[in-house]
Amino acid sequence: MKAETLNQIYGKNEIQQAQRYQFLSTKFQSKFNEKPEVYVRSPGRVNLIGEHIDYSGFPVLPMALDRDVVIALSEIKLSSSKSTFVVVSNLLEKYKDLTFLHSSVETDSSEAHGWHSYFFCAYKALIRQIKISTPKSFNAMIDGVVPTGAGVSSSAALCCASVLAISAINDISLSQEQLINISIEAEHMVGVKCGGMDQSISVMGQENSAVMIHFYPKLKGLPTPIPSKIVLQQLNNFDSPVFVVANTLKVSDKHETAATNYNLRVVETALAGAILFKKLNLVIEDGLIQKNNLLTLRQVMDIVAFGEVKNGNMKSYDFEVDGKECLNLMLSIVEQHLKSQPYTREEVALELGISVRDLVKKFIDDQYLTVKADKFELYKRAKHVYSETLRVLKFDQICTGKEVLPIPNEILYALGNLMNESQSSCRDLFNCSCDELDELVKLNLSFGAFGSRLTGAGWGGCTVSLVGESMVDEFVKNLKDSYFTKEKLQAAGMTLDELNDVVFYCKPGTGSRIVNYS
Ligand code: NG1
Ligand code: MG
Repeated sequence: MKAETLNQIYGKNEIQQAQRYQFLSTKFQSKFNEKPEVYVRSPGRVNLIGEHIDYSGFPVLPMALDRDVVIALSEIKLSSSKSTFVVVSNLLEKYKDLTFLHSSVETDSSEAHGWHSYFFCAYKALIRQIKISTPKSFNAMIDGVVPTGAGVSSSAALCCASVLAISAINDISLSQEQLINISIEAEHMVGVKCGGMDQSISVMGQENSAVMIHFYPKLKGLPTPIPSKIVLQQLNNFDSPVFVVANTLKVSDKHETAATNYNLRVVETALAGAILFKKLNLVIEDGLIQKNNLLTLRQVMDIVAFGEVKNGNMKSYDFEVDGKECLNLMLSIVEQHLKSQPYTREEVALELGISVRDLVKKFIDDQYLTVKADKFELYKRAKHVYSETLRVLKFDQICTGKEVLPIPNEILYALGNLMNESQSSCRDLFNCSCDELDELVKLNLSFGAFGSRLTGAGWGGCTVSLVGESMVDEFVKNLKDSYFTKEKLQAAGMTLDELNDVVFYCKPGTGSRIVNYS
């Protein structure tokens, strides 16, 4: 990756960012007695639509934020007899320094969480995938301005920035795909069996555009420009869209709840795929299964679609062209073949024709994944996944003008509706909303948002709302006056000064970069 200037990365915000980099450089020098040699950065994200479908292999539609994690680094020159070591410091004093020996990383099996483990696991994942022949000792200092615990993926921003930092100081050049995959493995090591949305958008973010991220059969990011004022006016839409993030202030600790929330959903969607595969008597086409032998709901759909083409029921199968038709077909298959009540372990094992022991071994006990559940909601989860993917495709097609609406001046209503449907599906089928999210979504809509939904994993964190530019200031003011009272902020350990981290407009920003700044 070639280094880019502040202007190339931050555009109009160059001057403000230069002050921030200068501050980091000064702090770095006073702590480590030398200037940083390398800077890297990686942003947080907001997902516009497509929740909890990345790990089923379906595309999602996030945008990178202009808020990022910056890491400054410099090599520590040692006499060759000394062991290689790393010191990582954070501008925020509440985060204590992390120091470790290169040799300790390979043998480490600790399970600590918090920002330390993100950097440490980034190191661990990197050296697991890429051999560093002569690892360097280095000092690093982190400046993160992505709100934490808020559903805008400060964790992926930190993981991606850390992997990029460690590789850059060791003169290793990573491709975008390597950077993404190593960062995903780092998050898995921290204990969440996430899909790849957050790391992919953090790396592939684009200025002025959301990015449709496809994971299967190959990772790729295609820009989905948010319709501009000019395009909209040509179609008689007299307002343009702004996306506003608002934090419920309910922190969802994914690690603490992984076994009953996030990781359980990963298992439920995999089980739904396995049962559909079995019930439909499908056979695996050559080369379809890539890494492991678990089928995703996407792979099941592809096998069904190829079969339909072979049997002459469908003319062709190309996800981007025939995706909608196939997703509708899968929705009817779900209705027909999965029962709407939850399945017990015994019932799942019976459906799959395996023992409960093998079920646990194959689907539940994973190196990085623990799940606590005796009941599995397969119908609801599968229905969410296929219908949410349909919404992603529609949203993208409206934005890119591939779908022409019957009433062309209702683009913002149409996009907003898709977001509202996504929220209902997350709440009722995927059960990943919560009271605070439901309340805030309601408020957002009452203040005039065209659509509003949770963003990210849910169970707390943020909402994203589509608001008309003409009324966005009033919208934000209303929210600040109603939801974000002084008392509520205080209870969350925040002050009024932090309000702009709690409600803000999103500007799409650039992805991970090595920064040319000295
Ligand atoms: P959060 O918890 O918002 O970072 C998670 C996953 C994503 C995706 C979304 C739900 C991580 C790092 N990311 O996001 O892969 O599955 O939930 O769409 O865990
Ligand atoms: Mg996260």
